[in-house]
Amino acid sequence: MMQKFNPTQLTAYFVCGTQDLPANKSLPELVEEALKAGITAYQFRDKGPKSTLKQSDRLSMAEELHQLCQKYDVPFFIDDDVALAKKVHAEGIHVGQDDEDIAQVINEVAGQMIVGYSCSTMTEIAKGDLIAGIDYYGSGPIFTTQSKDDADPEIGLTGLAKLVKRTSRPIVAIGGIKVTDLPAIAQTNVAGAAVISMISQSKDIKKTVAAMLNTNWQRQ
Ligand code: TZP
Ligand code: MG
Repeated sequence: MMQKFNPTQLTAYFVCGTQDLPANKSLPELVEEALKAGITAYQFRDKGPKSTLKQSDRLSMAEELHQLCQKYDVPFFIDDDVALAKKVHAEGIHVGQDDEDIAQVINEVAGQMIVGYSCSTMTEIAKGDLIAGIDYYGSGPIFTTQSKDDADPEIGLTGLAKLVKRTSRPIVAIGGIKVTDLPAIAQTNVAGAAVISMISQSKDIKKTVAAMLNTNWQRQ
């Protein structure tokens, strides 16, 4: 299905894989809880030594999570894996600087998916802006994060604000974001926040997601 992208979908963007789970929940349970609370996008990002997902279960897990997202009418993104995204007809694909070449990905998905691209420096944004077909940038880490072992240095709120000013494309901020940071993040005119632990470790997911939804996102 042709996907229509709207930057409001970046308001409360939950990113999560089995490596991010608290002890008492399965990934589908946690994702459904977040969907019920009102997240506006979900990204299946399952990777690294702490992932507990068997390679043979990856497709069925992606299908199950996609179905859950469809039930709540929320776009389902896959991190990095274009083949899997195409197989399950995901609404979107998110690509990092070290993943498959972005121009190649855009070619492969041929306008059928929302395309997100990680850009966290002025140079990356400048290069990205020359490529047609990117819908949004994911920029960060804003702050120190416990959820990504190979995270780049933090760009901070000042770095984030500079990136937003440099591009007309929507940016979603990621990395180390806590509920109390949301107003300051929104002040930079990003379209929203993408979070792992703020939701996966939350003791009250409804309240956490409500804080994201009720933030005064200014948008550029
Ligand atoms: N990319 C940059 S930071 C990060 C990713 C995937 C991890 C974000 O996780 P958290 O728990 O919200 O800091
Ligand atoms: Mg990646």
